[in-house]
Amino acid sequence: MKEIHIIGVPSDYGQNRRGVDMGPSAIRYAGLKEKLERLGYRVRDLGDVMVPTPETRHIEHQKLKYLKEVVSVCEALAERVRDAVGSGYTPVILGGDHSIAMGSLAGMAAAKKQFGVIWFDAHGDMNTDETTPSGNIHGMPLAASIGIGHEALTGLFGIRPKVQPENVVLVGARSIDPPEAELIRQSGVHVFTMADIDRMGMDAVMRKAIELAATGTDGIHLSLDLDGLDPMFAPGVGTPVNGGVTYREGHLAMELLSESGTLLSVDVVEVNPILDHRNQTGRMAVELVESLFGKRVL
Ligand code: 6HN
Ligand code: MN
Ligand code: MN
Ligand code: MN
Repeated sequence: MKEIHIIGVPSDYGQNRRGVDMGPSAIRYAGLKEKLERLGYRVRDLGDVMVPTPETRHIEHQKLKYLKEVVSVCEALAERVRDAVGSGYTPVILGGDHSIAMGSLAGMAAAKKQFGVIWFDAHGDMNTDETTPSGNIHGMPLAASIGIGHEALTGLFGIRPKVQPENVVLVGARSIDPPEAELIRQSGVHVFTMADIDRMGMDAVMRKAIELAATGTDGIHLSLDLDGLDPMFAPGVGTPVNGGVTYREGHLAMELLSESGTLLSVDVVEVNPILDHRNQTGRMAVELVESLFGKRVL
């Protein structure tokens, strides 16, 4: 069985609510390592990527807040992911806000010829510095990873694009900014909105998503934004949106991905313990990861 490497990225440079930097601690505290070991895996916690305190920095570009810091955190993460995947390990990357996924995907792109991405999220994360309503880079990582947006982000780690749009699938979308919607339509990434999940069911949506992401690739990276779940089950996130994926649908999605045998790597992002209730969202994150790595009732 593959060995799992846990990598923490305590960064909140990509958004403006402090606290998501404590995500790795909250997820570890909920028992991630022990629970994966109980499933039979060898697990190594590699600790955290070094992230300077935001209060020691300042914003230089209102449309790309903390650009320099985001890029250097992502490049440090990319090296760790490249090394883990290159040596045959499965990285479980703990955010931090979703900007860190640019680092995860950069590392994947360095280690693998082709891979697909399932982007589980309430949001599209397809903004650029020209379309962003907030200037927060956590709204841009998917666009940057397929080569759209500011060159400091698209060219991160010297690889552009990180992933082909036809192998990217958004699941759970329900909050897309209008100019972002236009970019999504032009880009060729696949999208299953909450309305699609309502009509088709999560089973059919995930089977299709896995097929799209896996076809012609070496496997799938799951980028798991906890705000994809309904805030009822994951209240500890900075940008909650009602009408999300339910507890059972979330587990089903993870189980199907697990059964497909295509998972290469995963990042778990946007857990903000300051906004949470007694680590409910940290515990939810660990539960989903358990299903993703094969936990079953019988
Ligand atoms: N996330 N579309 C909004 C923005 O500011 O660009 C929200 C982005 C949320 C990003 O949750 O990872
Ligand atoms: Mn300066
Ligand atoms: Mn996101
Ligand atoms: Mn989101």
